[in-house]
Amino acid sequence: MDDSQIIFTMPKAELHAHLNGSLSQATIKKLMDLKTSHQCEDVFQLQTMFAKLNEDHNKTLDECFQVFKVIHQLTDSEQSIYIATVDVIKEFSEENVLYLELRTTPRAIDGSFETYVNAVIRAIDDCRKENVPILVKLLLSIDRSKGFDIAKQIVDLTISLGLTRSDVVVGLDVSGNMADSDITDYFPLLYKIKDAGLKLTVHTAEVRNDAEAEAILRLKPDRIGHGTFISPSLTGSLHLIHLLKETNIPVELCLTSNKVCKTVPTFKDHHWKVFFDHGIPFSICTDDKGVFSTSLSQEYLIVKHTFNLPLSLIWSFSLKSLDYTFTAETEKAYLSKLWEEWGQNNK
Ligand code: 6MZ
Repeated sequence: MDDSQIIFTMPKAELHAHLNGSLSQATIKKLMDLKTSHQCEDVFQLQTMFAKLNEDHNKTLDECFQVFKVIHQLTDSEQSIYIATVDVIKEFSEENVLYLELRTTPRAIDGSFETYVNAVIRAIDDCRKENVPILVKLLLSIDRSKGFDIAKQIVDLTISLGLTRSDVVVGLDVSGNMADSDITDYFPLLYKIKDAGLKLTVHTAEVRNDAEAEAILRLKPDRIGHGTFISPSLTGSLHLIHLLKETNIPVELCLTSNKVCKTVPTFKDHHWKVFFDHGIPFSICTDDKGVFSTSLSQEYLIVKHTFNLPLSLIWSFSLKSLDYTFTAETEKAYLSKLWEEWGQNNK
């Protein structure tokens, strides 16, 4: 077996996957057909938009946020959200992702955020009933460009589901376009999440804003996403990396996403290397496997080939990422056994 086949079979944990960014072409086609069957008027316009998107793979971060707006038009009903979630779970499972922390930003369906989230949870429950071999947890996301009032409703919903569906809903993610907002406006809400005993991950320093990155690190979320401009290789300063090291917050690293969005120039320049050398805990993730045409296996392969690493180290990264999951210790222990079993036979 070559590296790509071995990494494909290796058990993996995905900790940073946005539902709507993870839709494959097959799912997009299915959802487009659903619109056609419902005789939606906007379907031709959507087809043209998707054809255009597929022509251009090199998007800036701002352009990606435009792509999400288009995709959101396809997942605008209970049925489409359910289909999207089932497909994403099954596709991750097919590449031997045994643990998936999916995140999604609830949008009002018939005026209700709950309807959206219930469709996602129903899909997760049904995959479990069908014995799809993957443990799935859910983070609700707040889109920081959408303002405090919407974020508050999502935080309240997260807290309530964290009580009634603690087997699925484990915490909150803060994402969306950094350019449009001041993160500290949301801090009272983020403290509420922490006080409720739920987990918190925050997109941090995906674009450069040192003051904001410092404020987030001092808030001490359970994980951060990207952390790109914490790297001294990009900022020329050691201040933030020292703070990250001190706080020991694990970082979700998404190599293809950062390269496509041009926040890092090449894979070789990716801050994975700097973080690894500084002993920062990290997990390799996809971010938006659909939008960036990648997979978790592909992301591990990129790390292996770019930095010329042995397979045993790649496997240890995958195993270590279990420590940073937001699931219960008993489930982590169960998953570790599966990883160890594979490791004994393969690495
Ligand atoms: C920041 C991102 C993102 O929530 O509708 N999202 N936020 N940086 C990124 N890097 C590329 N990728 C995705 O999935 C899509 C939403 O996730 C966030 C954005 O808010 C986007 O609208 P959901 O399932």
